Amino acid sequence: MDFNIWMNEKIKSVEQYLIKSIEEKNNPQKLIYEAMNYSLLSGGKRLRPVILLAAYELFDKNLEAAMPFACAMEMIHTYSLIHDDLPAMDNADYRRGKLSNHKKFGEAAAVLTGDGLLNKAFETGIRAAMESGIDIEYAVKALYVIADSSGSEGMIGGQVVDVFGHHKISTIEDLKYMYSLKTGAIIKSSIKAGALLGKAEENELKALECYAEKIGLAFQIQDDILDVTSTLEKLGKKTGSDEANDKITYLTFVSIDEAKRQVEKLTMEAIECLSIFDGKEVFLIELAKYLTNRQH
Ligand code: GRG
Repeated sequence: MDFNIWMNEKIKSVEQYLIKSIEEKNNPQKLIYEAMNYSLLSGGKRLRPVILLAAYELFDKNLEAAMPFACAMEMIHTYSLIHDDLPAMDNADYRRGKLSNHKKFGEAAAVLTGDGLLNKAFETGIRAAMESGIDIEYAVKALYVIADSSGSEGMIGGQVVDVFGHHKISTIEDLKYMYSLKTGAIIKSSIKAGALLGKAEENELKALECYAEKIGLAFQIQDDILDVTSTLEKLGKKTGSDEANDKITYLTFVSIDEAKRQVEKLTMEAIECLSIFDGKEVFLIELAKYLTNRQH
């Protein structure tokens, strides 16, 4: 199957699941459903759910069983974007081509919306662990990896280093550490969770972790490049914000051309990590290339 068809099918089934995830009830707290759906259903590349499904598909074709876990990753990712856009953090007015959540609903609502999506993620995952037919031991292992990677040892930890330890990032290694937590951790856990749900063996998990670490860093460097080279229209958020906010990025340490070379090198290395899969990994290879070449 052609990669674009494969990718569009995955995105479509993720969107269909997300649309059904948050029912808008007519009760006193109805604002929260509207605000959660506003951000959750406002586009986005859906990379984390797609890579979870791609890893799972190496081992099992019953994608329906893995879908709630995949969509839980998107809920966590969306909550992090809502909180990251708040005035106390990045103070961003636009996200995914629309007003950011706090610009639309106000700051208090945006905090609660992010909290609501985080809870929804685990409610969705735990319900699936009970009902989806996936072996409960593997479902719990996957949920553990997801929780760990989005907490203080993962994404939240990385955000803390970024927001509070910014002045201490003096080498490219410091920056890579922050990136491996802030952006890399939930990319890696999406892949690991998909593999665990498919009951991957230890050597298969290791190979996928190796792949995930490389594409996670490549993805973040590409994000730094796009902040300089892209536009609001293409990216759906303001560009040039790293420089405007005096942020240390990969481009603080290397030129754009060198950064592009690094993205290509990491992508090739990521693909090499998958050699044990003997041809079954074709979409993971294409996915790595897609991330490298992405323009938004
Ligand atoms: C607030 C706990 C907390 C964490 C925030 C994700 C994050 C941590 C910050 C976002 C800041 C940022 C721009 C990071 C760079 C990489 C990244 C996560 C980009 C956004 O992800 P995409 O490109 O977005 O997958 P879409 O909208 O396509 O889903």
